[in-house]
Amino acid sequence: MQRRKFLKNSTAATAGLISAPLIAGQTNTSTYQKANNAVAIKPIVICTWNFQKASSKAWEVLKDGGSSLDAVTQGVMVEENDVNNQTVGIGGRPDRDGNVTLDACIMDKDSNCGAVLAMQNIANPILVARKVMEETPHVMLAGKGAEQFAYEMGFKKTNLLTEKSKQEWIEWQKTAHYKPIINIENHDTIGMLAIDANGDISGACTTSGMGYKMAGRVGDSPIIGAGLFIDNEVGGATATGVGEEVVRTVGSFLIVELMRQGKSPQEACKEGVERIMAKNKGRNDFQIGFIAINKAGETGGYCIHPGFTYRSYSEEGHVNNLAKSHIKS
Ligand code: SD4
Repeated sequence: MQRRKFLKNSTAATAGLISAPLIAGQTNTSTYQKANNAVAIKPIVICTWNFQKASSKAWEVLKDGGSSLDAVTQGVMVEENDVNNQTVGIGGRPDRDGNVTLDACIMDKDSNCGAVLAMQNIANPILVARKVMEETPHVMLAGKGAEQFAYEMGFKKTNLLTEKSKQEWIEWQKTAHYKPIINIENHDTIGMLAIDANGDISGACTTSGMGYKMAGRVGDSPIIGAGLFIDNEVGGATATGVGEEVVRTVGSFLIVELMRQGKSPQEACKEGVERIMAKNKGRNDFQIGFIAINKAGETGGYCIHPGFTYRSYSEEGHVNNLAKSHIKS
């Protein structure tokens, strides 16, 4: 029944087909666009880490014929609203001054995008990012300006610092040592990519950033091209981990461009990680995880240290995938 619904809702799907121009060896958009390698549309959502509830929510939207933009919006909001997730939305770890500052971005099939950076007191930064995309001539709003815009859009002021995160921050102040812990402190940022029944791709990424960061610090997550990038002709990619390292290589954009050149999502994510490793000349005391999807619905993930997983949900089922890693164990 769901399959039929997907096909019914799809323009390209009258024949159940979509152009999926991903052929190894093609190196530019024009050859790429000429390719017409038809494959069945396969709605699918993937997200960083083992976020079962978030990916299930996104899948519900997709299977009911909703857009990939609505799927990723509603999917990542599940984590923003989860007070137990200490790296996203309410409950997030504060900066070193005790303020929770949130970063988020969203990108749609037409390359429209919106982002909020270092925004305080608003529980759903992804919704504000979407409003930036849909209601303003801008792409990014930061700090007080983002917060003010949110109030103008009807969002309520919310205390984002939970008692648990506050107590941990007080404890942290005893040493005030800033050192991200691989797969522990970094383990909750959600980046999500989805393809809907029309074959259209969207993505979202949302985080409270690195715990105990300097006030005003912004990582990769709300930066289009770094923490997230979508090109509806090719695919999408998103990242988790130490954002400074992802920004240095514009990681998600790089991965999408590698897929444009013919690499599979898996190969592209691996090269994205290897590019960061090469820049660091042997330093590897941090974690990065990339995930990617292409127009044909193929997915991939790769990371530096073992332990990064990504969730996928399609008609074929709901799976938590263990990503291959640069360092083997
Ligand atoms: C950042 N990339 O702010 C984010 C952190 C992260 O899970 O991914 N945490 O750098």
